[in-house]
Amino acid sequence: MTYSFKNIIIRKPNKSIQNALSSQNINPVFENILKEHSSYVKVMKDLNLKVKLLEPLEDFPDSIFVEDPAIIYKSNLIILNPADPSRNGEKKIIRSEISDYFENIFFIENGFIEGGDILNIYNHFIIGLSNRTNKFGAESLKNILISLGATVSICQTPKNILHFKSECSLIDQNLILVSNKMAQLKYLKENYNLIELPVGEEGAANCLRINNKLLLPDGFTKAYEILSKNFDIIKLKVEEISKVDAGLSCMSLRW
Ligand code: CIR
Repeated sequence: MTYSFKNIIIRKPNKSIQNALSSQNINPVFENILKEHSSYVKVMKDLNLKVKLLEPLEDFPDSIFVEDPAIIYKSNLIILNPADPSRNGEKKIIRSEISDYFENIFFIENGFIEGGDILNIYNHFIIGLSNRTNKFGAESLKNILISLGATVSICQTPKNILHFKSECSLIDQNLILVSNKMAQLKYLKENYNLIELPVGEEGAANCLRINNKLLLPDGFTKAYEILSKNFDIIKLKVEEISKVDAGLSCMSLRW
């Protein structure tokens, strides 16, 4: 199942995260990031996931967001091609760190694509075009995934959303949690059951279903009210992490 996981790759925070990319131009405080990050790691351990902790990379301010330079599908590792010049070098390093866990490794030959724009639903992938993922990158990944037996749809991420998954997450079989903007996407409406969060609760749409638990960003009372009826929820603080446009999914690679 897409959200049944045994292993997780997480990178320890780097001090240079205070210079990470931020659409709001906010510099996060390293100590606060550390606290949020260590709760994240603890939850993953408590869920019995085998945690592989990578060393911090000071030369790459956004490198704790390991979801962006790679994706995992079955026993395959696909090294992506991050669009922002400050992040592109992450792909080479993560490749050397994690290749051994996988049977096959693939590379994006053309264009740019980041993992935050890739939503995996069983053997299907939705790739969102965004400021970080262009048509060439999406097509390049599509070809690889099709050769591995998957199906792929390419969609447009709504404006002013960093990544496709910044505001949507698969939370159950065929069920996607979406922000109000993502709920307007025809492709999602026509193919999936959607739970739409109220305006103002967009930050909760990047959550993480892991086995029988739903990890939800803390502080979104309406989202909690809607979801707690049907899900066993673990709340995690993302206040500091969200200052650099990040959430729960981007801090790990899971399989
Ligand atoms: C960036 O702009 O690349 C980082 N500050 C945030 C990356 C978030 N990644 C994700 O949602 N997959």
